[in-house]
Amino acid sequence: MHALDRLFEKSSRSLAQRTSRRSFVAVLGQILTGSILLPLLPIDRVSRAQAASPDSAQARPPHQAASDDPQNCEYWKYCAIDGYLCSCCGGSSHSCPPGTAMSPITWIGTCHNPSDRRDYMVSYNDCCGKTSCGNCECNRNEREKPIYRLSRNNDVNWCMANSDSNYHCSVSVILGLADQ
Ligand code: ABN
Repeated sequence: MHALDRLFEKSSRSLAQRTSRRSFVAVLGQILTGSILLPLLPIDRVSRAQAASPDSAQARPPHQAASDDPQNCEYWKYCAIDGYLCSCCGGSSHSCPPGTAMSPITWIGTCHNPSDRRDYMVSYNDCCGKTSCGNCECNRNEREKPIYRLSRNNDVNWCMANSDSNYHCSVSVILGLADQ
């Protein structure tokens, strides 16, 4: 017999001599009970929840207001936006995510910037060429006009003039000061 076989036989025999069947069953029971109860223990999942929702107020740096956060629907430039925020879809508040094209036609709004207390004309372009992003849906309607004023209404797919009219997300581009 190989030395390895002999070693295993010896250690199994000595284990069998040292443990009774009853204590083996007791230990097995403890292991099974522990593995069932372990997942029920309270675990702090706050950090995981924050990572999953980057646009949440908790993920914001401590001194950043919602009106200063481009991933928050309350960001000042989004006062008349309707769609998914491109800043949550791989782009920024004013640039489309890679692989999408900005719509040449847009709707226009006027938003108040609380930082400098001035009003700005803002263009809301859609980014086109991919299916809906689905992140950070945002619908604000400050000074929006009914649909018969097309250029002042946000509930339109502005990708209609693009070669690929699939809507992906929306950006907000500053055109200039409104009060000049
Ligand atoms: N301009 C955003 C949008 C896209 C599709 C449908 C409604 C609104």
